Formats: sequence, C-alpha cells, structure tokens
Amino acid sequence: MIISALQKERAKYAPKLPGALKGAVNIVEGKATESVADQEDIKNLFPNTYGMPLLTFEAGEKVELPAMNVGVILSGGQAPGGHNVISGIFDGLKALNPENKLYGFLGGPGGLVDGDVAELTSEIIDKYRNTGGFDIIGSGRTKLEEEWQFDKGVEVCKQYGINAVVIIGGDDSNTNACVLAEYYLQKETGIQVIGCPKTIDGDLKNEMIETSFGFDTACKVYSELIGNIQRDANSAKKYWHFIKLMGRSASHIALECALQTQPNVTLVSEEVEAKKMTLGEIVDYIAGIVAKRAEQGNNFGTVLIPEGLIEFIPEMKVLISELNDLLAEGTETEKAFKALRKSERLGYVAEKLTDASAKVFTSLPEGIARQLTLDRDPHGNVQVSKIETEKLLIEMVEKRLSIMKAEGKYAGKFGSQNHFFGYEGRCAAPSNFDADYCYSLGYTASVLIAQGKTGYMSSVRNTTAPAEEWIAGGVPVTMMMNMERRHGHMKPVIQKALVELEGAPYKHLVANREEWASETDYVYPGPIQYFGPSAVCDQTTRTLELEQAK
Ligand code: FBP
Repeated sequence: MIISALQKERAKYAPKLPGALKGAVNIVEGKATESVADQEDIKNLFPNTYGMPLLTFEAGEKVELPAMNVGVILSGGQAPGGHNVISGIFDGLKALNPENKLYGFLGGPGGLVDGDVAELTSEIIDKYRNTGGFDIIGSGRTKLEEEWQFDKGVEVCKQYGINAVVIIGGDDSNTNACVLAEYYLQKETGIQVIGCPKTIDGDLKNEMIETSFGFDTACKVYSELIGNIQRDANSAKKYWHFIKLMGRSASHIALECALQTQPNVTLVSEEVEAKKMTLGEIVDYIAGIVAKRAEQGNNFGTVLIPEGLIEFIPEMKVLISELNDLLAEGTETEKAFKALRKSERLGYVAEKLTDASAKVFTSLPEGIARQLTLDRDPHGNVQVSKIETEKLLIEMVEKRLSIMKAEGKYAGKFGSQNHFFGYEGRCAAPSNFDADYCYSLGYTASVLIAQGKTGYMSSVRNTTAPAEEWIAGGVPVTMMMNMERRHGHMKPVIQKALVELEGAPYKHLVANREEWASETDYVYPGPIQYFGPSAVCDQTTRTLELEQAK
C-alpha cells in the first residue's frame, strides 16, 4: 500500500501524555457527584451508576493484573483523532499487561449486536497511528437502546472473553453507553462500559470535559479554507461567499472559525433563538452589511452560517416540528406522503400544516421546501446538513438588495458563491492537539478499565497547559445527565452544550463583529502544521483559550 510522505513521517510522532500517565497509576477518588439537573429521576433510573465519585490519576506503584480483553466501538460521525484514541487504549492495555487484547466492533455499535469483531494487533494499530478517519474498524449510527441489543452484546462479549467495552461517541452514544453500563451492572454480567467524548460539533462539553475530540482539527481545516476564500475575495473583489459549517444544532464550529478568520458576518443560531430573530430580520442584517461595504466600494465579503440555523428561527422551528410529526416514520401521514408522486408531495404537506406554517412553507424556494421533507435521522430529527441554508440566504439577500436598490438605499453589485464545509474536515489527520488529546483519552480509558470502573467517561483536563500538566481521570456519565423530551417521552440524556451567550468566545465575537463587518480584517490561518515551532503546531482552539482564561 502506498502512503503519502506526510503519513510516513507522521506515523513516527509519539503523542504527548499527561505526566500522571507516564508510569504506573494510582486512582484518587474525589467527591460523590450529582447529575446537572433532575437528580431524583436520574438517580432512580441509574441506581448502580448514580453518584459515583470523580476520579483523577496520580503516579503510583505497578501492580500485576490478570490479562483482560477489551472491545472498542466508534459511533456516529467521523472526527479526527479516533485512531489515536484506539492506539491509546491499545498501548495503555499493553503497558498494564502484554497479554491484554483489544478487539474492534466493526461498523459502529451494530458490530456489538451482530458479533462483527476483529482483533486489533500491533501491526494493524501501527498503520493507523496519527491518521485521520475511522476506517480502522468503521463507524455507524445504530442506536444501542433496546434490552435485546444489550443481551446480544453480552453473548458476543462472552464469546471473545471481552470484559470491557469502550464507546467512542457523541452525547447520544455516551448516554447509551451509560444505559448499557447500568444494565450490565444490574444483570451482573461483569462487563464494564467506558465512554470517550467525540464529535467535531464541540457540543459534548462541560466542566469536566473541556472539549470533544476532533473539534480542534476540523475547525483548523475549515478555518484554513475560509482564510483561503477570504484572500480570494479580497483579491478578486467581486464575490460574497456564503459558507455553511457543520455542527448540528450548536454553532461552536462557526464561532470558532469566526474567531480564527474574522469574517464580515457570523450568524450564531443560539443568538437568533435568544433574540427570536425571524428569517426576514436575519436577511435584513446581512443585506445591511452588504450595503454598508458597498458604500466603501467593497462588493465582496464572507458570511459564516451554522448548519443548524434554520431550526432556531422561530417560524422555521414551528414548521420543522410540525413536519417532524407529520413525516415521523411509520405514521399514516408519512405513508400517504411517500405514496404520492414527487410533484404532489409539497402540496399535500402544505395542506396538512397549520395556516401559519403552511404560509412559511409555501414561501420557501421549492428546493428548500423539498429538503425539509427528506427522511429524518434515526433520532427523528430533520437532517440539517442536507438543507442548503446558504443558498436560501443568498436568494433572499439578493431579493432584499434589489428592493433596497429600487429605494435608492443600495448601489452596489452582488455576486455570490456558496460553500458547505463539513466532510472536508471530519477525517483530516489530527492536529498535534487532537493527536495528543485522543491518545491520552484512550490511555485513560484503559486505566479506568484496569481499575474496574464502569459508567465513566474518559476525561483529560487543563488542556490549554502543556500536555505534561494535563489532568487525566474519569467522570461519571450520570453527572452530565438531565431529563429531556424525546419522541414524546421524558428520557435521561447528556445535556447538549450549545454556545453560551454569556461565554467568553461569543462575547469576543460580539465585541469585534461590527469592526469585522465593515473593515476587511481577515486573518489567514493557513494549513495545520505538524512539524515546526510549538507556537504554530501546538495551538489549541481560540474557544478553549478564551474559555480557560478565567
Ligand atoms: P456526530 O459527531 O454527532 O455524529 O455528528 C457529526 C456530524 O458531522 C454533524 O456535524 C453533521 O450534521 C452530521 O454528522 C452529518 O451526518 P452524516 O455523517 O450522517 O452525513
């Protein structure tokens, strides 16, 4: 197999570990914990894993431990660094006892249920060190939530002598990991479950989990691309670039990229919701900046749009929720909708909606209306990555500008380009930060397993300090939970972290955005650097820097 020159060199990179993980480890138990909200409900649902203490590691004495087998699962969307979590688990296990074995469940959580398993040997692991992607074992979006799936998992684990499972996933996958841990304790299966915080979206974070892995690399890739586009815009001076960025509901990616590149407009979904901004108001806001720049002779610029924006615009939120009910899988209305010819479907939907939503729905460009009726994801939500909000906004801003022109309020030219960045960054070779962070998360998971822990998430903190000073340990997953309505029922779930409007990263944007809008203050971050001065190679995100600079 031919590998690139970079991959060859990068394979030699030894990820940095927190000081406490460099030798034998002692576990220090902290205070008992409580869930972030709904304590009584969560306690009742998780009688065995609720209230466990926070754990940190310190240097300790080596103890001989019997050999064990561990299985690992990659769950959900790819995020840079997944392979390093796995190599961290592998090296951690081998350091504890060379007889320990690591197995991979293939194709995501479904691998545990279907018994698709492969042993991960050192030859396999070495090929994937410091590489992007999840291709070592593959990922999937099967949800582990039914008891029959858990029971099948036990059978499969018994077959391979697996005593612990590490689930590398986002908030939903880690919620399911906790349910699994609780069930396996209750049934006395002897199988432990540990979670690892993954997602480029950056929405799995809290006091104990400073960031989810992959966010750093993905944002650096997008920021490089945005910087390149900005340089092009500033050279050609003829286009407004509307750039949508992945991130599901949360605007962390758009915000981080804005902090790195200083574009003219950055939309933040959480702000749109808080201010109850209508689609018309958002369009006016953008058109106002376009007109102002045109007065200075600048008929170009950049607009960053978070992927989930549409769900936060009040009238769209109502429309989407009505559509979710109308097109929920298996309902009579969904069956009737699917049985119709394509040309009849939009009319059918408009008829079934409330008057207000029907008005919004029929005012949308046809393409967008169709995208809103596409299949829901396994959680029953509209797939925001498939809705071309960037094109919708271009179309509406263009219309608004032509009205302004007729009123003598705008005299510029509006040329546009649209972009959507998401898949470009999800499998990039991990930055030094993600390479180190992921390896440390994996290593931490192996220590938690060796110490007999279950229902914990790997946690590595103090991440703006040099890696030597990072604090590794475990956080009970129940500590991050609250009750939320899902599919009409109250369910225990890990609280999703959206952009905080009181947080330092957002405040930094607000303090600067007026200037960035009218001036051309672009920053061009350039590509991720893997070799060279630490000031360039080991930078964290601006989000972490600002959040941790308390
Ligand atoms: P998760 O990490 O939560 O799985 O999501 C990452 C993500 O890239 C989102 O930003 C995006 O909306 C979604 O996955 C796209 O899903 P898919 O990979 O199924 O196209």
